[in-house]
Amino acid sequence: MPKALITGITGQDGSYLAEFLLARGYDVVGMLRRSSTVNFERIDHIQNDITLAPGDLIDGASMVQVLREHEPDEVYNLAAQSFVQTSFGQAVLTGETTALGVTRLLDAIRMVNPDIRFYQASSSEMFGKVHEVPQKEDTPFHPRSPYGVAKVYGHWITVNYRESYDMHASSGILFNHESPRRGLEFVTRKITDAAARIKLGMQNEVRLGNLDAQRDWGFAGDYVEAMWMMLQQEVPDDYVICMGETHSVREFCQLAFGALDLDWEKYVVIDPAFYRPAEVDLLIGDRTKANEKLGWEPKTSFEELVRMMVEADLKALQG
Ligand code: NAP
Ligand code: G4F
Repeated sequence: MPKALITGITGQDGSYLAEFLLARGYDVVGMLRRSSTVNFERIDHIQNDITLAPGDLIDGASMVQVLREHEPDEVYNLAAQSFVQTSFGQAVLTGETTALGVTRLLDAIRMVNPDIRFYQASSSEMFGKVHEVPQKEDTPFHPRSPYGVAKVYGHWITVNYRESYDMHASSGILFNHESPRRGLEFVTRKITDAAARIKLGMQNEVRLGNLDAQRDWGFAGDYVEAMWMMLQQEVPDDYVICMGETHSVREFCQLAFGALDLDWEKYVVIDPAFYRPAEVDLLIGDRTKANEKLGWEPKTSFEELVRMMVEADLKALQG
């Protein structure tokens, strides 16, 4: 039975990837950082099928310990301070986890077993102020946030360890992917949750920032398959994973509120508190390489994704 270690197992992607690997017969170990309250909302339903191991990206020795004890064949590094807005206020912390954390984990792998296959969660946020449209693997990076800068570091240190030490280390440059398990601070889930609350009379408005921002949004459940596919290749490499279409935040509002027969313009209030010091205006990816080399294709359309999220929020709130 192959064994996989997932960092960030309590996050959106960690939970979907764990389900995906369990279904393929993997023994799944999830690295968990210490917190004063239990944070298993997304993995409650699979808790008995996985093993949890204490560790933190800030602490290299803890990861050496996890690797020694559990001896995984594959490591998926999904842990990060992943919220762009927070990275402006906590730039150093973001660098410690999202950037240097990758090096600590790669070093731990080198020390314990350099044959372990490694996946790094790179991000379309690295393209930032985009140098070409659509963005592909060789599009230059121009990050626009401390988070984006940290992800560029994590990306290049992965490439560097692959080239320096012949490690099977791959990066997935994933464009925004969402789901009913998305954190409530991200714009899509903030909108679908608010729309459901407004429909049920629990809330009167939702305050948002830049409605003109455009993102290439897909379904997280589809994207975790691409992570696994990358580690099954004979040769490690980097791949853009995306839908190849872009939509504005405004359009997301229209669809989400529309799914509940609500006019979004009556409820959305612009609040400059949600503007960012520097913005990523437009993201749209080109997944040709992933399609040709991995055979990966998304299964869920943007419209299906929005509806899925709205319906899940409505159902959860109705109890
Ligand atoms: P998420 O829901 O925010 O999950 C982040 C995970 O990282 C959580 O499990 C969190 O643990 C863990 N974590 C944070 N700091 C840690 C630390 N110091 N040590 C150990 N674990 C730590 O993020 P996601 O949406 O699933 O994204 C997964 C990865 O893909 C992230 O690296 C993200 O930056 C990257 N990414 C995401 C997208 C996207 O659209 N979702 C796109 C491109 C790249 P707690 O539960 O304890 O907070
Ligand atoms: O949902 P967001 O916070 O996601 P963002 O910044 O694109 O980052 C996400 O995707 C990245 C991949 O490109 C990941 F690497 C990263 O970890 C994360 O998962 O914001 C999307 C857009 C932004 O342009 C933002 O300015 O929505 C705009 N926006 C407008 N009003 C808002 C709001 N974003 C948030 N979070 N909250 C608002 O009220």
